[in-house]
Amino acid sequence: MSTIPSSGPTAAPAPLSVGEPDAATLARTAEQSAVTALTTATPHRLADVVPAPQQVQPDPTADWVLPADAAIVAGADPAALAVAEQLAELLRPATGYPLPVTEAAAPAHGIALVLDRTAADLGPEGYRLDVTTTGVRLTAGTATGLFHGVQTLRQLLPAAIESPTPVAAHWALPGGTITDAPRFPYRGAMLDVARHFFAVDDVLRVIDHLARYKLNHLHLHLTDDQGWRIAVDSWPKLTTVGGTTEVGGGPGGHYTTADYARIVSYAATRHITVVPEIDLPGHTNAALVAYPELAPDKLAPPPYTGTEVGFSYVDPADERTYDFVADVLGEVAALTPGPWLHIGGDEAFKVTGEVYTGFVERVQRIVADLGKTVVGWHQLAPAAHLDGRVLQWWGTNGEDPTTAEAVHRGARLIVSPGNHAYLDMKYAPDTPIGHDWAGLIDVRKAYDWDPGMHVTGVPSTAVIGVEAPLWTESVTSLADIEFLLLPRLPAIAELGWSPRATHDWNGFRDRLAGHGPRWDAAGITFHRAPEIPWPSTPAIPGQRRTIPAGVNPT
Ligand code: TNX
Repeated sequence: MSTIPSSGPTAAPAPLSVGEPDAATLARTAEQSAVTALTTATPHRLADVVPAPQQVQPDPTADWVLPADAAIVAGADPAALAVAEQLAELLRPATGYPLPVTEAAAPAHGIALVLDRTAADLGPEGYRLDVTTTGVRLTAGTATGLFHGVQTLRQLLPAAIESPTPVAAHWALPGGTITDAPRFPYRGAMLDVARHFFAVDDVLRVIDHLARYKLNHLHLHLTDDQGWRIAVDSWPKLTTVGGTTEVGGGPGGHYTTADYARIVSYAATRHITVVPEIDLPGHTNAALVAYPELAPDKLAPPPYTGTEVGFSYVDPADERTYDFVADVLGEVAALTPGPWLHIGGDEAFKVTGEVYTGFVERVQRIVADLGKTVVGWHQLAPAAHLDGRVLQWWGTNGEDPTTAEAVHRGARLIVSPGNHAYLDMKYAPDTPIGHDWAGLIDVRKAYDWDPGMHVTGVPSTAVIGVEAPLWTESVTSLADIEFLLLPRLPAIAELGWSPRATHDWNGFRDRLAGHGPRWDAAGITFHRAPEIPWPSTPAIPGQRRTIPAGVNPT
């Protein structure tokens, strides 16, 4: 080999002997082998979806590759066009393809979204996804069904589809048909924005995480001892005074009505309903700091930035308290398009017996008079029944005769078992944030229970669904939120969506593993739970994991 020695840093690159590739060729080869690595990867299996679909019929002869000139066709219905545009926005960054959205009747070669309002068999949230050698056809009776189908389609593409920048890849989809609909109508997560305040953008990002896994409710815990987070025009000091604190002494914050409207409408475009919670009669220290007239002794307590519970309450014996409740719930109801108003009711340790049930009964009535459906923690159970009321059960032992009895009087249930669904519980003893009062919750613990059978004496027909609450006493950043949410949120989502017959830990674990590279590609923090066989190869060749600030992922 004859080469001319280089003579220092400014020298031209040494010419290579004949037969040896130059730098450009090397780069091209590297790029091609990266592409080849992706192109030779077989498409995902059609069943590799979380939550597991109701019915999957693979057709290995019908795999399809998204071409660069594909269009997304959605007919003329604006609701279908809106979902088609969302799909295009999901696929454009990684593919770099233009993916125009059109109203044409049928695509020559592409993705068709068919909103067939007569397709009643698919239900209000179901969809059918057909992948054939000529393209994709997604059918639903509602825009919500189409939106859920889009989430499935997204998961069937290679993980690199989550990249925010173009990746050279072969965008293959596995052939066959998925027919899908949820087991429960209510599938949710709760974010406590009271213990620590989170900016609107953080909440929007949490909404995106819910949408990926077909959750359809975001419960916002808006008020607590440490802070009041929603503006109420008729009681302005709730936020100007009560909103300025949080656990640990930070600045707190609150949502203006415009902020809240932004959250609600962003959620709506992701087919998610916001459930606002005003926690009463306890968990009200921040309100009492702002308005001492509501306190039983009419004295302002000091602002609270610790993490104890159960010490504060609004005065149930004063009519002014009910004016306050009616004003607050009235304004929140007016800002909230969804049907629910959550009135808390938990841990009011100093309001007991008939005083407690009397208070709850009056507040339940206020909610009903506002045209909303009342939801409350299961401590509401002993109060009189009111049509439609929903209890959110957060116990750790399914033997709960008081709740079962309330169900027999007509209450429906959302199940959030503290020892399975509480996302603020630690994964393991060394988890850097979170609690352990309800036990440790690893991914298997989050997955291995049945919402339909959990509370003794409560028939599955009384269970409207499942919710995973995230309390934030120890949670201070978006990275912390994501670390506790993922990968447990998909486990809870699967319990809410998938037919019980698909329940299988080994299968779930393997399907879930494929989401690690997706979250990495999208820059989402998650806990690399040791019981999940995360793939060692990244979705995007050469991509390195980002280590988030605030948490120490294992
Ligand atoms: C209990 S669960 C609470 C919350 C705490 C949580 C901490 C429930 C209805 N109340 O006030 O934040 O434990 O895990």
